[in-house]
Amino acid sequence: MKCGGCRQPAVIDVRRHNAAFCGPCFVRHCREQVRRTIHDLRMIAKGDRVLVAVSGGKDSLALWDLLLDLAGDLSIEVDGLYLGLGIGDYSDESGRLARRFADERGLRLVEIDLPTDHGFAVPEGAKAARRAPCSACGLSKRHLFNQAALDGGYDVVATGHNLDDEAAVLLGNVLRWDGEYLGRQFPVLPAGEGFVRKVKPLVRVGEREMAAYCVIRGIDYIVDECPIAAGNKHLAYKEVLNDLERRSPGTKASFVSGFFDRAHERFAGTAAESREGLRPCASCGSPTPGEICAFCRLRSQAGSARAADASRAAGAPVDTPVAIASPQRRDRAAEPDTHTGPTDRGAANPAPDPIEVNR
Ligand code: Q46
Ligand code: ZN
Repeated sequence: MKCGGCRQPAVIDVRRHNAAFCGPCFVRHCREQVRRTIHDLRMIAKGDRVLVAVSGGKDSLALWDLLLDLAGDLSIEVDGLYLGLGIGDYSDESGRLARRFADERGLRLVEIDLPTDHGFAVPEGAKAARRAPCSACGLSKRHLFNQAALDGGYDVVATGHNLDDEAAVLLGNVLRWDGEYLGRQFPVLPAGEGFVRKVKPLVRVGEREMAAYCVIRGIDYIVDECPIAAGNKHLAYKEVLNDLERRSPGTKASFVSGFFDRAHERFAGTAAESREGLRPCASCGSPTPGEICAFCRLRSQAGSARAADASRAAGAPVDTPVAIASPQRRDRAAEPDTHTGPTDRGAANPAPDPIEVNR
């Protein structure tokens, strides 16, 4: 197998493009895919400050690397944001890898740690709120990514959702004909009152390609899946789609691009309606349809559960009101190395959540 660009031995084939590449040509190919996606969908404008949600996984670290490469041409600033989810060893390791990527390149990594800064870890918050863990996790990510970008004066949050992620989410949304989610599923969501722009520059590149990109570029990433992902419906959707892709290369790309080009518009109104009539959360100021936003409710429920546990342990009556502490955000550029970690398949890929408006 020879590289289609330079005729040197190829290291990877991309069947849906009917092409094979050597290492350097493949890196150029990925950069071109991402550059074109950003340009075609007007994801990022000249002079923008971009915050990349990194989780220590291949997609988000590859995205950070790719955006850094484009930063000169696009005249943009690109920093990282790492959210610690408190998922045991998995979070510790993913945090370590995100920090290492930043340190080795002298990059700025903003860090938020859910347990330290907001008083609960994902598994704990999910249990207290009686939500599925990925629901509590996705909700926290959307809220905190947006808030960190607003606090830091960033114009846009970029996440590492790749073609496989988008195809799996789309399949799930179509199977349920969920109009609101379908309306929100688009690689660029414009800024609005209380919301920064959100973009997904990897929507045209596959998961396998991002893994190959990291290997070729020498990027060390966490290989393990989030332990909570086991049994997640999206993994089952990915398996189905992988099978279809094996039989007919290009299926995922045409499924996703066909939706964006020809069907998304039909659902956009449903999603837009959900953004109307929002008001600031009484606790944190984020836009919400109710009085308290979903994240503050989750934080409060987790706080109550923890206080109740403590009371039980101390033998006291369980009747504890909830204090909503003010969050703190740490900036790694200003404050070195005191953090515990979070996750990839995670931080960069929030699963969709029923509730709230959050985009
Ligand atoms: S949502 Fe769920 Fe991920 Fe959060 S709890 Fe793990 S699997 S990290 S993309
Ligand atoms: Zn709030």
